[in-house]
This record gives sequence, C-alpha cells and structure tokens, in this order.
Amino acid sequence: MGFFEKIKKGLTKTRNAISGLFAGDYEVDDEFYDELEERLILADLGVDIASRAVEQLRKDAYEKMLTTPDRVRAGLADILTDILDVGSTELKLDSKPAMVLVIGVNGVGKTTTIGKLSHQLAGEGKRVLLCAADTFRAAAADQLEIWANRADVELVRQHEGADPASVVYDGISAAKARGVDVIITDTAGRLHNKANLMNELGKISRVIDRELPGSSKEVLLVLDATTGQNGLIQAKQFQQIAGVTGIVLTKLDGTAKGGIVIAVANALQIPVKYIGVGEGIDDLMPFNAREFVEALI
Ligand SMILES: Nc1nc2c(ncn2[C@@H]2O[C@H](COP(=O)(O)OP(=O)(O)OP(=O)(O)O)[C@@H](O)[C@H]2O)c(=O)[nH]1
Ligand SMILES: [Mg+2]
Repeated sequence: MGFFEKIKKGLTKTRNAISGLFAGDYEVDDEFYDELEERLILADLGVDIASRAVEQLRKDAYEKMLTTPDRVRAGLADILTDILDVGSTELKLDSKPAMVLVIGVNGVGKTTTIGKLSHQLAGEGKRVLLCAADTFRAAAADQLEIWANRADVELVRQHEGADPASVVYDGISAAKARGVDVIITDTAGRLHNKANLMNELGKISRVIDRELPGSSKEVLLVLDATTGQNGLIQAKQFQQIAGVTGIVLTKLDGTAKGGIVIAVANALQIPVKYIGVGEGIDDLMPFNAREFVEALI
C-alpha cells in the first residue's frame, strides 16, 4: 500500500468534515470562507495557520479567479503544501557512522519508530546498530532488543540505571570498531518541562558531538499526532535542548485529525520526515507533503 492509501484511511473523518464544504457547484462567498476556517481549526491546524491559510486563499481566489469550490480546494491544497515545505524530508546519513538520536515525551512511539526505521535502513543494505540509552527501566532495553531481533540489526545496551550518555559512548565505539553505517539511539521518554531529564538529553547530545565530530546527526523528535496542539509546546522545548532536525508524527492511523502536522512544521520550521501509521514493522512512511494534503482535504 502506498503513502496515500495508508494515510487516507486514518484521515477519513477530517477529510469528510472538510471536503463536504467543497462538494457541489456553487459560488463561494464570505460565509464559505468562515466555515472553512472553522473546519480547519477543528482539524488541529490551530487558529493561527487556519486564519492565515484562509486569508491567503481569499487573495489567491480573487487574483486567479477561483470561483468554484472545486478550484478553491485546489488552491487551498497548494497553500497547505507550501506551509509544509520547510526543508528536506530525507534523512541525511552521509558519514560512517551516522547518528540518529530519537527523543520525545513518554509513550509517543520512539522505540517502535526505531524498530520500523532500522528495518527500512537494513532493507537498504545499511549496517544498523541500536543504542539502548533508555536505561530508566530494564524493560526499555528489552523492548528495543526485541525490535533489534525483528529487524535483524545490532544492539548495544548496559544495565538498568546506567548513565545514558555512557551507553551512547559505548554505542559509538562499537559502531566505529565494527564499521556500522547508522547508529540509532533510543532515549527515555521525558516530559519537556522536567529540567534534570532535559539536561541529561543535553549531555547525550554533547557526547555525540564530541565522539562524532563532523558526522551526520539527525535528531528526530517523535510526536503523538493524537495529542493535538500540545505537541507544539513539547517540540519547542526539545528543539532548544537538542536541536531537532526532523519530526516523526506517530499514530496517524488512529483518531488523529492530521492538521497538527501542518501546525508543527510551520511553528518550528522543521520538516516532518516520517509518519507512523500503525504498530507493525512496515508502518512507517517517509513523509510526502503533497499526498498528505490531498488525503487531508
Ligand atoms: N496505532 C499506532 N500505535 C503506535 C504507533 N507508534 C507506536 N505505537 C504504539 O504506542 C505505544 C508506545 O510505543 P513506544 O514505542 O513504546 O513509545 P515510547 O515513546 O518508546 O515510550 P517510552 O519509552 O515509554 O517513552 C505502543 O503500544 C506502540 O505499539 C503508530 O504509529 N500507530
Ligand atoms: Mg521507548
């Protein structure tokens, strides 16, 4: 199944709510735009972007004489795709080894995403090593180990309670010694407002920069799409501490309304690189802005 089919199902409710407005053949008026703005806000785009997008749409519609709902819809799709276009959606993994650091609050899907991503990278012929820097609970490393086995990739772990930064150090040493292409580091879920845990993340980041100077480093912030606008606040804090290079939005197969993808990309000017559309190993899709917008509206 392609990107479009996979996300289309999860976004059915949002799409139905928005696209109902575009059905039929009538002349659009002020009331139409007001209603559209409201429906975009309800779809989790946030007040800011919803009003900006609709304002732009009114202008475009006037200039390009888009008078039918059908053509206005196409105009809106262009605007939303533009908002999502804030940088390359591909992972930059040029050095050997390259580092992918995966961060986010509790339970958003970090470990699962790592399992799926290692499967993809291994499928491309890359040698992948997982680094279990979530030492908070023993079960966390066990969970990562299960994914390592499923994806048939390597794993470095220590005992429960070990210093996460030292696990990262070990992982990097092992990767260098073994000729690994990509290290993917799992971290403990942490609330963005817990200072000591955020500092720990800063320390991990510094170890990576020290041990892998000049190497490719992707910092993927995983956000649960069903948490809506709260994801925005989390993202800003993580961005400050760890310099996020890409967003992964998970659970878009569930009750998520989808608009949060646009809100986050816009607020942070960080590209969405992947979306999670299920719990299985194949349920991670590289992000495609145009197709996402088409599925959304
Ligand atoms: N439906 C759905 N469930 C997902 C997706 N990604 C992860 N999950 C589920 O979300 C739950 C939490 O996933 P984890 O990968 O353990 O999340 P985590 O961020 O590592 O959690 P902590 O390490 O405790 O912070 C699990 O039940 C996953 O199966 C997704 O894209 N869709
Ligand atoms: Mg985890």
